[in-house]
Amino acid sequence: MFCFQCEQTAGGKGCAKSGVCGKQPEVANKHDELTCALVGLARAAQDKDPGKKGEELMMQALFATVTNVNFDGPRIDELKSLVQAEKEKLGGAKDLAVDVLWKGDTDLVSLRSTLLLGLRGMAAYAWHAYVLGKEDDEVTAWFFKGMRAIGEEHTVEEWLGLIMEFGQVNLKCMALLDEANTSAYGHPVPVKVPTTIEKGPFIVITGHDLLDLQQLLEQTEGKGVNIYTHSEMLPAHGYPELKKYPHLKGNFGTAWQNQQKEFDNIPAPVIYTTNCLMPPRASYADRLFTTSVVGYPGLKHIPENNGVKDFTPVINKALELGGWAEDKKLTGINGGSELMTGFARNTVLGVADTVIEAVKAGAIKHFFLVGGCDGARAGRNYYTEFVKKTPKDTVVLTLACGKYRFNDLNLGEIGGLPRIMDMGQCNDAYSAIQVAVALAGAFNCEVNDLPLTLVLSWYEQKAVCILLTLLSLGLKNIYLGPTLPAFISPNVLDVLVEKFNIKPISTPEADLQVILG
Ligand code: FS2
Ligand code: SF4
Repeated sequence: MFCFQCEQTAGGKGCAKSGVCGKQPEVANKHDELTCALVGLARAAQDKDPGKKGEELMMQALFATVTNVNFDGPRIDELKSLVQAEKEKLGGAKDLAVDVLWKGDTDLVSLRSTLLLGLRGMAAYAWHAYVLGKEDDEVTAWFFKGMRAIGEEHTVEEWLGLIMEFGQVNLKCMALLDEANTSAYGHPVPVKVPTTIEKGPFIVITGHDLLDLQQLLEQTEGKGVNIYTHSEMLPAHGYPELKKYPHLKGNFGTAWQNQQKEFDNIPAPVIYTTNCLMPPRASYADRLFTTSVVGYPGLKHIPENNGVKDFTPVINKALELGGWAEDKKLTGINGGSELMTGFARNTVLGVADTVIEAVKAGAIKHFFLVGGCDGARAGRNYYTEFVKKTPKDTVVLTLACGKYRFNDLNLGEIGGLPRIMDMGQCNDAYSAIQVAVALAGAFNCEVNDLPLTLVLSWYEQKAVCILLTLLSLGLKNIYLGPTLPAFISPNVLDVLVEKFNIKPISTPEADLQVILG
């Protein structure tokens, strides 16, 4: 096996014996075979309509290979057979040879991998939009164009061109998902989410899929079972059409990498709708359920039938386990008992006048977007310390699961607005981009000239596609950590530094000093 797609890759270079994430060599090899089969499908679909099934498989299969999504060999084999069948229907084509996927000139492998990993991340977003009935022809077609490119030889300049084009397409994909989520569930509004678990039966739901949460809320109505979000599902509380359910009670636990400790001993089942799934301990594996493309050997899977998932087995498990006998007071990482979310673009732009006035009056000196994924590396304390050290006349926007390091902190307010504002899931980077563009418009300047600094943490491939979008928009001076991707070769890094002035994070004090002068 070889895999270097995520931040926790072995030795900062690549997993070659088995995955730090728990991915076994046989499964890693199957992920590669599936990827190469998708190149075959893309080739077969050249100048043809791939058909609904072909398009769905392209998204599902790319999504299945994202970090911490599917560890189930037979499910990957099944996806591959379905891909082969669609390819044959289109007249067939040769798959990419598996042994060349990660091999060749270092810089070319780096660039090809960057595009492939970006495509994997975008597939997750496209799939969430698709299940809510939203598709964009350009985005869908680009999966095929991109996967054909993965099977071709290109020069450095051509790869860079493809990667920048991809970044723009991913912006469209994030806009599509924003449209899918807000048209189905309304625009998020600010809410305070409790961390206490009320007594009685409950279900924890994690991942990014809002449709799964909606179906679970409908199916648990009036059954005496409460629902708690976990990790990237937290922003769901802000959506009017989801928050209206009184049994959507609060949030359980913190970021994904703490799940093995947090899920042990809870008297309730957990549903995984997407990444990030860690190999479960035997003590709680019988309480875990997966949906969609998520899979792990031995875990129960809730299949989809005509767009509906029947969560009866999960509900029965919740009733059987019964929950806690008394309310259980839990807190965030810093001891806070409330998490705020719901500051997506509509809310923030709704108070744009206040924000602009506050900047003009000098009450707000700087904005930080401290966003991205969390992970286990000790160096990620940087983000907690960074946020704690931001001066009182600055605002911290955040999104994705990295926020659990500081989202229970009360940093006070500026002009009636909290100093930390959670914009949502990783895909809600779209909201952040919209806010930045609107501010630039109001101040009649370029986004790069705003008093705004992006301080990003990456872990998996959705962060990769978002980063490529930010670069394709010409955003400069992004701080990136906790380490730089292993798939970025030294020469490619030189290009990124030269073109975009990407900076690896150093220490919170030193970086804040440079940023604030
Ligand atoms: Fe976090 Fe994991 Fe959102 Fe990533 S819960 S690292 O999937 O996409 O952010
Ligand atoms: Fe290693 Fe990350 Fe790949 Fe897992 S996803 S095998 S940890 S590089």
